[in-house]
Amino acid sequence: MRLLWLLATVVALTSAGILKDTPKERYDNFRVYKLSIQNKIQLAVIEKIGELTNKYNVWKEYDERSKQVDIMVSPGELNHFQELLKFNNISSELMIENVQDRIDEEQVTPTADSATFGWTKYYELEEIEAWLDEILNAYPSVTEEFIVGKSYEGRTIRGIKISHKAGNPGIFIESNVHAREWITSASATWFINQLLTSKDADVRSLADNYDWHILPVFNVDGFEYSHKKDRMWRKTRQPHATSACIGADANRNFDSHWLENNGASSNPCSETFAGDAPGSEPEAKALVEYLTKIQDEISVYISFHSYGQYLLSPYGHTKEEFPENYDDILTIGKAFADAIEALPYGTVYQYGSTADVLYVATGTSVDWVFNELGKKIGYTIEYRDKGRYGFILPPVQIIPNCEELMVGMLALIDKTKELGYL
Ligand code: 0X9
Ligand code: ZN
Repeated sequence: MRLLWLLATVVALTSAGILKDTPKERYDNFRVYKLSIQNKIQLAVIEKIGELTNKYNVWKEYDERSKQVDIMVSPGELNHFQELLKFNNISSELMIENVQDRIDEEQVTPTADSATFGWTKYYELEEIEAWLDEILNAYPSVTEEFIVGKSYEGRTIRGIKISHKAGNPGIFIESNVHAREWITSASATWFINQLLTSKDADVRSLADNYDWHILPVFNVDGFEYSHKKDRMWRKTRQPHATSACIGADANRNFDSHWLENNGASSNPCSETFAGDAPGSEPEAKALVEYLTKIQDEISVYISFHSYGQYLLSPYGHTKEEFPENYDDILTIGKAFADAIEALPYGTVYQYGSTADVLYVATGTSVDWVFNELGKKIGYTIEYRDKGRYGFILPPVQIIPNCEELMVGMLALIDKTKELGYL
């Protein structure tokens, strides 16, 4: 009887939309700290608390170059966290005092020109897709939709191919695999628009002489969730059979050194959960199948991420070894970074292999394309900033970030061609 009553209540609540429309996650008084780590004990302590996902959220994992970790702390945990830092002699810098304030500031109030798609605010999936449809309609002779497949929740993963002539070498751009990294899809759509509308001679040549395969939002379910429910969501949205934690890190789910060398986690609650098996996430599986199908059409693969200002290259799985063309990879990386730094913003990008410059990451898409498809040029761009705003990069920085992308990309492609890869 009691069970029946419970069932009836659940059904009633669900149909009334109460369970369905759970409120948005709030981050009032959540803080983000940049920690400086000096030894293994300190690192072990921070890695341990990073697993307590109801109290902490790692924004940026520890890397051996900067020796820093960015971590978000819930208000209820703050006293304990501060004691822990003191006890372990860990120095810290407060980067964000109230994450909710940053989230609120990010929601710019619509202005007169906001009826048209611009790059002064962040758009939701539906708006990005509607804009993509407009673009496909407006430029039918040089654009074409491509479909990667379906997400766990059944959304279509859609991209756009821009081709001005037959026989061009192809460049694939994958963006927003990590849901909360909103600057990545904003940059991808801006870049599409530039390829189609810019009158600048260098941009025209980029558009005319290469085929661009651009996937603005790869992790569609996660991206939608980050807009509607939880701004800090990173992973996919597939539930786990034996854990209450949802989703996996799609950028740890590819079949290249999967789950090796501590480059991912086997804990479903971790932000870098590798999934139950390579390709366990429908999104990663679909991209593998799609890229395998069109592999002969692409020469360069680029994955958009934020944040930290890095241009990362293979390998992700080890820093004991480097690809045989690593000198070329670095030369191209330097061209990218120099071009960006030369802009008036003076933004500095670091470049080098993921495992060397950042940390060991296994099962990433770029490494899969490099190692398994045998493509010689693949990069991950980690956009602005260094942690002042982190994932919540203010909308006024979208266009400056995109300007950096364009000069960086021009230099990157130029150098890649000069070295004979295109
Ligand atoms: O850890 C990641 O997946 C990326 N950093 S992020 O903060 N955006 O999560 C870096 C991955 C880069 N590595 C390779 N593609 N090898
Ligand atoms: Zn990322």
